Amino acid sequence: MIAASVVTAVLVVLFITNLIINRKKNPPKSLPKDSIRENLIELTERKKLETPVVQKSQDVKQDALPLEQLQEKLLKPIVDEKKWFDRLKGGLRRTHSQIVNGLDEFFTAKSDKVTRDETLEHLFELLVQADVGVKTSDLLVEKVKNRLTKEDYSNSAKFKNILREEIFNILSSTKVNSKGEIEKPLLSLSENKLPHIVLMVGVNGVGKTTTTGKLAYKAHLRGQKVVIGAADTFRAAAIEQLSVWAERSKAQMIRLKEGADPASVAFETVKKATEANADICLIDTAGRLQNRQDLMQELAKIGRVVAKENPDAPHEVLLVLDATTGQNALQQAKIFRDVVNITGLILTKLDGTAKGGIAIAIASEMGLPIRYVGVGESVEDLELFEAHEFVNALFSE
Ligand SMILES: Nc1nc2c(ncn2[C@@H]2O[C@H](COP(=O)(O)OP(=O)(O)OP(=O)(O)O)[C@@H](O)[C@H]2O)c(=O)[nH]1
Ligand SMILES: [Mg+2]
Repeated sequence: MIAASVVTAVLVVLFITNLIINRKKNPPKSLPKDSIRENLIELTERKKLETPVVQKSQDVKQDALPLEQLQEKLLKPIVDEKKWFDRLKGGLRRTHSQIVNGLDEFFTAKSDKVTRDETLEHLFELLVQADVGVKTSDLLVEKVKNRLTKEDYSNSAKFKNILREEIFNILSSTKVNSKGEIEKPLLSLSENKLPHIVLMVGVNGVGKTTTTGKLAYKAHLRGQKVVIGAADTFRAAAIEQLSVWAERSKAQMIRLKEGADPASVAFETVKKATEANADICLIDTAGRLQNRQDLMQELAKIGRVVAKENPDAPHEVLLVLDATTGQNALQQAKIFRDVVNITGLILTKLDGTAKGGIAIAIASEMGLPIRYVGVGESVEDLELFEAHEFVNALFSE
């Protein structure tokens, strides 16, 4: 009996030792978690915006990420209990801290000797630091000043409330169309103008492809039929990245080989979307080419070619801007506006930046509506921009 037990124990030890040796010789095929993480960090680092408008071509060609890593990155579970407002509030935390907590601290420390002008000067500094920009900060300070009595300067709640109302006025002013209606693009589509053709533009790394994917997926959830065009033919990785989203959104994706003419892709996409009776046609474009001029010429050409297939198109040109680039985003908007007829903006990466004030600067200085805001990488982190929601989230404790 004892001998049998000893033999069994020896056999078990031998079996385990053999397993360990074999595993060392043939490590598992999938990457350990740490490597995936490092790869994703590296991908994000590589994509960081390094110059205001375009990157030099020689250092931007990237190898496609293995599909399983793309899947891991993009296809996070979409079911999340956390409500959008909480997400937006979380995303705006640092901007809140900059403006609202900054004011609270000032009012707490303030002595009776602090003058009205000093209080307004402090507000101006906080706004500029949150990337509201000098021009719009000046405008806001002036508006607040006009609405406050001398006594109000010791009432921090009233002060903040008026600031909040003035920020709301700026943000909401661009959302009303010529008929006085609040626009809901991509949600209420005009039947006689289908497919609704949307061109996604912006510099490299701002989130065009991710946002195209998120919009496609959201449209799919609403029951809309989507066709996607992979007009960033500059990198194979870009096409692969988009195909993951297309698959998920049950959307047909039009792709040509790497290096193909992006305008041809756009043309084919509009043609296919029309033939297929699609509701929405989303065209993702490249963010970087050899130089800014090439990029702008290409976008202009895409616009012309798309209009050949459908004279009303593109119905929407959405400029994607990365909030973390602050005032730089405003410069980008000005450059793109000169080349294509921008109809709306998408402000991504509001999470993790104290520069969320750029939303106010853009609305004020560009007069363009912010259509969507992004506060993270997964699909539930992108939502329609609503001015009241934004100020509530910004000022909420
Ligand atoms: N934190 C955060 N990350 C985001 C957001 N939107 C996009 N990203 C990330 O930003 C990175 C760049 O996004 P892409 O969609 O590839 O950007 P792109 O504009 O298509 O870049 P190019 O194709 O190089 O021009 C990715 O890692 C995205 O996951 C957001 O709202 N918040
Ligand atoms: Mg892209």
